[in-house]
Amino acid sequence: MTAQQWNRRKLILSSGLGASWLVAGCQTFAKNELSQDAGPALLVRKNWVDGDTLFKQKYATAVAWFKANDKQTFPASDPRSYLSWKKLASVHAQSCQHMNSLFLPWHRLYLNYFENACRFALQDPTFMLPYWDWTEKSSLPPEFYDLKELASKRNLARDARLPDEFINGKLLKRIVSINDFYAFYSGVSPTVFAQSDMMTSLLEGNCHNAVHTALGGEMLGANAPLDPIFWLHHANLDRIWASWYKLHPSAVLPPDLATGKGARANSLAWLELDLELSFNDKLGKAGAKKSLSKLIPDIPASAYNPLTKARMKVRDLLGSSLGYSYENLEEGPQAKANSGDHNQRNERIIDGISRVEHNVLLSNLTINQETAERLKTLSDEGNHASLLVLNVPIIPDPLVSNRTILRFFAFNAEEMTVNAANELRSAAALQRPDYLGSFNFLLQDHMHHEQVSQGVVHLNLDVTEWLRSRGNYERMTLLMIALDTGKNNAIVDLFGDIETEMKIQYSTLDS
Ligand SMILES: [Cu+2]
Repeated sequence: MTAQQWNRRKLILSSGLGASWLVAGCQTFAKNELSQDAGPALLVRKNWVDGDTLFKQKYATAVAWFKANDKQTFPASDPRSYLSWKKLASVHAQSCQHMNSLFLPWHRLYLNYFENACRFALQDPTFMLPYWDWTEKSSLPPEFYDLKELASKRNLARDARLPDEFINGKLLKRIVSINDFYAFYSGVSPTVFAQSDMMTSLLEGNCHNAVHTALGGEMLGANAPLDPIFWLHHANLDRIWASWYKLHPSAVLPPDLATGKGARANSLAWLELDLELSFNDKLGKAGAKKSLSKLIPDIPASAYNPLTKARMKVRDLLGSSLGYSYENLEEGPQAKANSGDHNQRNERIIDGISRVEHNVLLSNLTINQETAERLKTLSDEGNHASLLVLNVPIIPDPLVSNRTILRFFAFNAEEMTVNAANELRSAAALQRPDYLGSFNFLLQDHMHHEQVSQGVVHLNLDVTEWLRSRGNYERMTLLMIALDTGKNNAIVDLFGDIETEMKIQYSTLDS
């Protein structure tokens, strides 16, 4: 949108129906309006469980306001009619980003818009979106069952815990310790880089997906934001991003894919990407996609927060650009300061031959003396290593797919027997020193678009700690098993004709 169009739109809004509520908002809250002097640090998103009744009631009231608006509180010609619960949810179905480096920025744009919509609904410029810290309290807060505004159809019983395999403090530490752009951000952006390299990170493939699948109901599909917990779940992911961003100043921009160097070309292209919120009237299923930024560009937010837009560049969403922070950030090892440029993608890759035996994927990797020593030095210097698992097939049947999990192990041996693989199905297997990590599928419909059309996903598992402690392998077997949690963790026949491969790649911080 050009500046001229922008101004015209504003003019229409302030001379038409939009004017009354805009003015009303300004008059009522002129004194309380978020002042620049107050400084961004004062806007703090708080943990739901620490909030008092009033704090929780505010959120419930906002949700009720949007839901009432589904029944056309306002005529379709009134911009306020776009702030309905269903239309806001359909924005996710229409324009969400997953499995690439826009996953976190896009959801931040979305949350920011929603937070300001809540401020408008409540006529309260001080409202801040709460977050649900599931590692601290991994059952759903009781209010999401007790308050009718916050209830939703779900599979997770009251007081039941989220699956510990995907939600735990140790995993979270590991996630915020990742000092590589691609490993943290779920791959590159297919819209910037010629090499369309979608990847699912530990954060997305564990915490994000597992909360969606464990809750079930609305949270499974593309219209997941219909469940009021969606916004608190994503606020927590956003909080983890904020924590990571602070800890890894040298990894916050993408290094160049082609050269592996910290080239600025890619970084700039990524920063300049436009992210957009779109919706349609039919909850994302059919009907024309409409850009929210054209219909309701910065309203109702303008009265409450000048930084709210339905269309923003990645650069304007990074760090504390939006002017809020979190009550509590995760702590982790501070990345080693380097000469100031971005981290590099190292070309050194340890590759192995993968094969499938009895539905278990095996990959033999050889680490010779030289590589072993280099690996040890690299990890001692604080560099990062990833296990890349490419072309993991998505099970077409959503019922089975939602129950299927993947587990990864590494052995100092040439092969695994089927019997040994069976031992890896128990919960105790997660305590083994050769356990590398897990992955949780999420309904294809949730990703909704072109991204999963190939029927496969690629995974990026951080294995830095593991290599550091066990870097003296000469030969090892990487192993992947797929388990059906609905059938007593039976091994799933996942592979068929698909050629899946596993390899280890590491990136360095040296300049
Ligand atoms: Cu999500």
